[in-house]
Amino acid sequence: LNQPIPKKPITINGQHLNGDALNRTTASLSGASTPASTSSPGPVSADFYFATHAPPKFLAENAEKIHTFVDRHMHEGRRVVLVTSGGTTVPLETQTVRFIDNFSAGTRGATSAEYFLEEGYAVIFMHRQFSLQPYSRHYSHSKNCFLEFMEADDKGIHVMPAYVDQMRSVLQKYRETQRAGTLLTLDFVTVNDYLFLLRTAAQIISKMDVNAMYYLAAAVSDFFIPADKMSEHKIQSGDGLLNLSMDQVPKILKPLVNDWTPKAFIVSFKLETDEALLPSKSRQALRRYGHQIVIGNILTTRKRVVKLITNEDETEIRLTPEEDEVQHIEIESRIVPELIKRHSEWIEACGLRGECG
Ligand code: PAZ
Repeated sequence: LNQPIPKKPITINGQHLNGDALNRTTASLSGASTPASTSSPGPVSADFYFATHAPPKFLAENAEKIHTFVDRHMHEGRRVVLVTSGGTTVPLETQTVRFIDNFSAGTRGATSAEYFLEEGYAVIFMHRQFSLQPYSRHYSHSKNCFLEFMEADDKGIHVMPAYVDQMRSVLQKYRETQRAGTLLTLDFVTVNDYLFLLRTAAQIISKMDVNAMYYLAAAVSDFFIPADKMSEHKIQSGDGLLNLSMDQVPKILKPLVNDWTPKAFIVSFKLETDEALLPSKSRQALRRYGHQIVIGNILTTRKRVVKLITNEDETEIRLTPEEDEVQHIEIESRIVPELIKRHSEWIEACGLRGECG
């Protein structure tokens, strides 16, 4: 890895990229060369991945938190949902200067977590570090920064009158969640953090025999650079271009469903940009992994249309233009109650079959 590297054109997945295209991709690269990776033809197995990659430092600490949280809420009779949210990164160097990222700000996950909390669920919110979070999402990030809602006068700093009612309502829910201790937030950055954390959480929750729901809304990288093929140090730039070759991330829904947490109610999301592909890709995921629900969504319409797909049926949830643009209804306020209804039916049915946790 530390050998001088021959200069090569910058290509990602076989696509030649000029400077402009590079800026448009989420790869944070400069003209540089990186060690060529000999890609395997398909994804490696999850077992192989976990055997050949180091767990993140915070894993044991998070495992303890998950155990304590689930144990408490199970004894208090609450249902548990694990929500994943935001995008994972793919580092290009071990001492990471550059990484590949994706668009997800974590809106779906953070918004849904709030609705689950309102419905009495205990929520493990597994999110990308610094992405949107339940409650604070209303006042964070570039749009609606909290300072926009404040004013100062001789007496101090106040919330502007126009925003008091909305902020009071958010604040009350936030305080109530804190008081009840029903929200556990755990963060990840890289796809490696995500994979280890999800596996650990699932194995712990599964052992505790709770009929948990998994709501997998995170945008997880499909490609990565394996640890043994990654440059230790910052990739040096030169006159030449960067040729980047990546392996496929293991498909972890299969072991999640079959091995780590076989009794769970699992909802995965499928994002596409081409409408023609969404139904077949969603159905393919259901068939391949054998879980309960796939929610299909298209990048440009994801905030107003989703499709809940099961082996038995297909249900579209769609906001009207009035609901979306005038009433500002959040589609998650329709998705979450529908899933809770199905979670209840599933628990009832598995109770009848004697298969519940
Ligand atoms: O974070 P966000 O609200 O902007 O986007 C949500 C989403 C599109 C990432 C989510 O709804 C989703 O589809 N997640 C799965 C993505 C995938 O197919 O990997």
